[in-house]
Amino acid sequence: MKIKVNKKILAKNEDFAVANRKFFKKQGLFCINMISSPGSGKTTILTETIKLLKNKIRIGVIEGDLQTEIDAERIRKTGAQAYQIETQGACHLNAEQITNALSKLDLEKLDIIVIENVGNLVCPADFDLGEEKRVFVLSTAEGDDKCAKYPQSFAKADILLLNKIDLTKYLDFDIARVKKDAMKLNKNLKIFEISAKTLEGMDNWLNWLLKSSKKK
Ligand SMILES: Nc1nc2c(ncn2[C@@H]2O[C@H](COP(=O)(O)OP(=O)(O)OP(=O)(O)O)[C@@H](O)[C@H]2O)c(=O)[nH]1
Ligand SMILES: [Mg+2]
Repeated sequence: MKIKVNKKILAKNEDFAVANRKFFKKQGLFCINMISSPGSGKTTILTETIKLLKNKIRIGVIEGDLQTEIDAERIRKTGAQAYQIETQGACHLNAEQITNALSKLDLEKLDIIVIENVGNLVCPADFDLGEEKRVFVLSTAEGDDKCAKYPQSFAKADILLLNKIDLTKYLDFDIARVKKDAMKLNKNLKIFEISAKTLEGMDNWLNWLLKSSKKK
């Protein structure tokens, strides 16, 4: 019974995801879905990315959290548009929520839409939101065994941002192990090592984002 209900939920989600993807294509918008556990640095990566690219590309953000407008406010402080979805307990965003959120943004003034998903390593992986690329963030403070424990998130991503590399000197985080394990799960994965705090390695990520969004 439970399987049937899940299938129904995922089928309904897929209808909205397909419509969102078509809409992004028609509007010439590049959409990415950013997934990670809580606190890996998603919002910090976004605020720094927006500031560093402010004269090159216009980024708008749809934020997902169980509660509060904290992250949308952090994005708005950079001058960028942001709309906050409060899921009131749900551990992931769904494609219908994205359809509704799109009407809250001035899309004519945007080139890229980033969806910051609810902080969770499991549930968001199953829900296609209609994005063109999926970006998974793993921070060094979380440990280097996450590929083995949460393979789905790595397998379904296009980009892996290994964030907080400034902290590796204080931690037992084996970057080579994570890269090797992640590539075993997903041979097409592109991996960028970054620090959203010191901005080390951010250029590679920014270049990828600019180049990918301009292919539209
Ligand atoms: N040292 C270090 N700290 C970082 C880095 N990136 C983010 N942080 C810190 O990590 C904490 C969490 O960052 P957020 O950007 O709020 O993380 P998040 O993934 O958006 O969190 P949720 O939205 O709650 O899931 C903050 O205290 C940031 O300042 C980094 O590269 N290095
Ligand atoms: Mg956040």
